[in-house]
Amino acid sequence: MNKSLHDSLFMKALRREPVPRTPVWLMRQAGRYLPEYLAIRKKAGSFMQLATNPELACEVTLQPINRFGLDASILFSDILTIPDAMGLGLYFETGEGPKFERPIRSQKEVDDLIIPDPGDELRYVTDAVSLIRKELPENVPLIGFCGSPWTVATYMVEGGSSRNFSIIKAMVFQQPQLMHALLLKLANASVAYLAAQIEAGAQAVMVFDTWGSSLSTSSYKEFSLVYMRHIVAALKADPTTRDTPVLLFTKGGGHWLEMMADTGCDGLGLDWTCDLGQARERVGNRVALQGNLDPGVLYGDTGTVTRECHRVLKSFGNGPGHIFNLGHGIHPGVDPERVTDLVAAVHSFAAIETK
Ligand code: 1CP
Repeated sequence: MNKSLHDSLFMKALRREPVPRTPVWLMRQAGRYLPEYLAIRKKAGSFMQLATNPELACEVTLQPINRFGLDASILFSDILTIPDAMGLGLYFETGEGPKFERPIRSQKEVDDLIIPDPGDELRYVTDAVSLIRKELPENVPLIGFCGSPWTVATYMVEGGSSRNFSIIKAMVFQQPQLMHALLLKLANASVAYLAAQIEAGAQAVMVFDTWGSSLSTSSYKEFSLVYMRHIVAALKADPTTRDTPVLLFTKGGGHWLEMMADTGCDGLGLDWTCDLGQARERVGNRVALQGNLDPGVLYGDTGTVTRECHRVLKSFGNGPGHIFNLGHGIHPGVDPERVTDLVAAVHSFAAIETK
């Protein structure tokens, strides 16, 4: 990694080193709230045609960097690329979110799943990573990512988004061995996929566990956390990926932070239901913390956005190890000007409270 990337605010904060101001990036920073994103998606024809075209994926990845001057970039892709590459037939129906033509329900279906080769079926992702790394300003780190095995499995088993997770919960409680077989395959596929993104040029990786909070504490440990730990341990055991920081994010996982920090990860993403100061007392001497403005604040006016951003920064308090972010992705209806306000508020805070 070159010196300007190594010394970037984001990388320093992830290592819990002092920074002149808190770095900021936003989950779903490239997406439907940006008119320039909608224009490219229209040109591409669909979300998947956009995500599988490295040039276009690169262009949309850079849009929020160019518009807002954010401190980190996230690969434009999706957590469902792995099951798509496994042959489940991912498609999007307008207004309905992701769907799979062939959901996974039986032992035979799990046994038949292949672990995709990131250099083959997922080549479009690593090609996008290399191209984005080449096009990004040289001091802006690129974050690679995947979904947690549990979260990806919810889509594969349910066949799409779900409200009650009834089909996968039936699998958890009727056929736990089958559930584990699927999760282990996904964990191994995720390790290979993240390692390939790191090799192609990502400076950090993040695991998104959006649906871990659908589980009880004991089920979370058994069906989600253990597989995120597997991913972290495998990356930390391999000399080619060992030095790349890993961030874990379980939405709604605020009461599990100690266990998440125990996986050996480098940073934790927090949703807006957690208090950053309390989270820091619990795990902040072990991991960096990323978050956690309520994305709904972006529906407020400039003054509200500024005040709420400063509240989040104050709740973390003085000292290193904070990366400013939202507690979850930006909502599609947000006015991009409020994101400009958010970035300005994070920048101005350093002048108010010297770290
Ligand atoms: O209509 C469109 O243009 C598609 C909307 C969209 C976008 C912009 C989808 C479909 N995926 C993405 C990109 C994406 N997805 C990124 C990269 C861009 C960035 O962050 O700037 C990332 C990191 C994701 C991750 C993702 N996809 C998650 C985990 C994080 C989270 O937001 O909770 C999940 C759960 C998905 C599944 C998915 N893909 C797309 C949608 C609309 C969804 C969510 C569906 C649901 O709520 O169940």
